[in-house]
Amino acid sequence: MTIAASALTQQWEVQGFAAPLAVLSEDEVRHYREEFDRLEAREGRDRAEIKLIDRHFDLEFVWRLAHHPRVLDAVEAAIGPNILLLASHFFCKYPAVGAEGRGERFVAWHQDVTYWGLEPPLAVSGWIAIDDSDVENGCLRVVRGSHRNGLLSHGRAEREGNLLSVNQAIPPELVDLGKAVDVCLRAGQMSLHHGLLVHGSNPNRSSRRRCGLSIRYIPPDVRQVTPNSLGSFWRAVLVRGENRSRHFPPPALPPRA
Ligand SMILES: O=C(O)CCC(=O)C(=O)O
Repeated sequence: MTIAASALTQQWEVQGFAAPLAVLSEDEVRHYREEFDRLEAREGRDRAEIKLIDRHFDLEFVWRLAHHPRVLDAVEAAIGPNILLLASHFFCKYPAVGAEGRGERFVAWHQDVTYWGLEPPLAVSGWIAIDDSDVENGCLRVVRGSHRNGLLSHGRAEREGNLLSVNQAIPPELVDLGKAVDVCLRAGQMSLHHGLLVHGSNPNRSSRRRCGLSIRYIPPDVRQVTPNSLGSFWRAVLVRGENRSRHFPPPALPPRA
């Protein structure tokens, strides 16, 4: 990790995010990017953009990323030693313009836990850069310290192209743009963000792909009290420490070597 665990914990508590965290070696970056390239070629760009959800259940490379010791060390510094893997989700933004341009796709300002049905509404996301992610290609943007303002009301985005599941968006008057920060990451680095942190991202105005894998974790005392925005219940997996609360039945997992 580029940040010591104690500094990470402090940054997490005060700012609601921590970055950049070096989690993958150069060899791993190459390997995981090749794996994603193959997945994208198999499933097509329409799915690769935003529909690759919870593929840790069937794809070994996603499973490995979600269990990567450096990823879990960072998550532990944020939420403690007992960690459940809640979900995983690729966010792959393609260039907005050009021969294969897909238009101005963006992620509206939102808080993750709003539609997740969790009680307490606590989660952490590790966003691992599969490609370099910068201002030009629409890196993640966060509003510093906004996780301390509780749950904000969400409306619907008026602009076309919001990649979020139910087109949710926090109204502009509730977003303190003066505290917005671009989270630029090199491939293989990760950022962590709190489930209550206001965040989003701009369209990809470069000629480069911007792919990241967002992996969601919770501590075991969090339970799910209502279905999430996709109308389903999470299948949480213990990835470190112990789960004394047992709020989530252990999901069936494919056999692994
Ligand atoms: O990748 C993005 O642009 C947005 C990601 C996001 O909203 C998340 O990981 O919670």
